[in-house]
Amino acid sequence: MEFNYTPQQLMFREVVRDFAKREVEPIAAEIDENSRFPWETVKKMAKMGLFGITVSREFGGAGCDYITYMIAVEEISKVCASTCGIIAAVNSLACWPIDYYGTEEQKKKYLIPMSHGEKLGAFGLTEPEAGSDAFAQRTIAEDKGDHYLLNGNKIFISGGDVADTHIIFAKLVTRRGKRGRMCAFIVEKAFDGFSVGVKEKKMGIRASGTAELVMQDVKVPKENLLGRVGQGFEIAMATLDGGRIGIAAQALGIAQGSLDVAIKYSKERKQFGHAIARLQAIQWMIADIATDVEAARLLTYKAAYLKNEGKPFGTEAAMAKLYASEACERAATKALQIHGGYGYMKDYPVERYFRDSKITQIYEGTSEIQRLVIATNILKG
Ligand code: COS
Repeated sequence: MEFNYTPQQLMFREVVRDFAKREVEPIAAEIDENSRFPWETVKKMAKMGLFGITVSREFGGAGCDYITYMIAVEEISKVCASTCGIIAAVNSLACWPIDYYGTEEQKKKYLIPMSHGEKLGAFGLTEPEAGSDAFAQRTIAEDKGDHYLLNGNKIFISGGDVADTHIIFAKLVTRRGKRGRMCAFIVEKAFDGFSVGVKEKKMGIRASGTAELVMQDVKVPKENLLGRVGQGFEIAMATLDGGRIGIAAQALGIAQGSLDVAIKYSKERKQFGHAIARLQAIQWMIADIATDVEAARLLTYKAAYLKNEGKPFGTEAAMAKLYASEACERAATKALQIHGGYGYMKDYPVERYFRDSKITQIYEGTSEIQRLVIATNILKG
């Protein structure tokens, strides 16, 4: 058993950690407060190759392994979960499905600009009636001979307001008029009939946009079908399997960030004549957070390792996301408690970590869905 990062992974971690400290942390509170999408950081992250981390160099990516990708997510999330969400959505939910299921032409046209960070991507699966029940899609696609015609709307789409390239899931209407097989399509924001609807006002990850996508008679060229007709559900599930490791790493980053600020504050804050870090009540909370963080890290990197090795990893990804997101919420809650009244104020980042932590238990499959996936996989084995 090996628990070491490679020298390259360690070097990469130093570079991203330094970048996060210098460029991301100083504006994290401001972009959260104003719900402002940090375009300036997107440009800098693009230069660093953070948008196509696991994509091969041939298609504009950095050609790194999945563990390296998770290191980037963890390090950026430690200081700003919103900024981390931007790279996680593009890498896991937009680049990966095109990289894995796309044709050579689709990769050249859509993957290269996304990997370069010149264009952003989003994943349009969720609908008002299709949340956890992802198969209950109401968006429909009609085969019109030389193109598909898409109608429907998607909600809660991460990065939906800023993305140029959308992976859209829809059910193909069959000849007999039945809503049939689910398909995935690559849809450009510039296509006629495609528009961004409501932009959500959120409790956390406020600097990364979450929006509704509206499709009214959107003509999608035949060559923009991703994978085969009827392969849409598989593409959605396989994409989410990988995406869930990314959310586990995001949760891990928020939890580590919460631990870091809790340690710092507990050494500075004096009550009863000495630093509160000397109080056992505080020490126990710090010990609990640190243990949770370590367990979350092991599960997250194990899932990433399995994915990298090309081994089955769906169960481990669900376990990593379940544990890391629950640990993240516990960590942020305890870290805020350690800060006392100051933790409830916006003057300290722990208030933001507390708000940001919650989404990790919800998106890319709720904790309840992760339990369902884990139990189903274990029981069928
Ligand atoms: N990878 C590839 N294929 C998969 C898969 C996976 N991880 N999981 C399921 N499939 C395939 C199955 O093999 C099955 O194929 P066949 O019909 O050919 O046998 C098909 O998909 C249906 O699978 P299943 O019966 O398990 O699907 P269910 O409808 O029971 O639901 C859950 C599966 C609930 C797990 C799924 O709907 C889900 O993950 N929901 C949460 C969605 C989500 O995360 N939403 C967040 C949106 S993104 S922010």
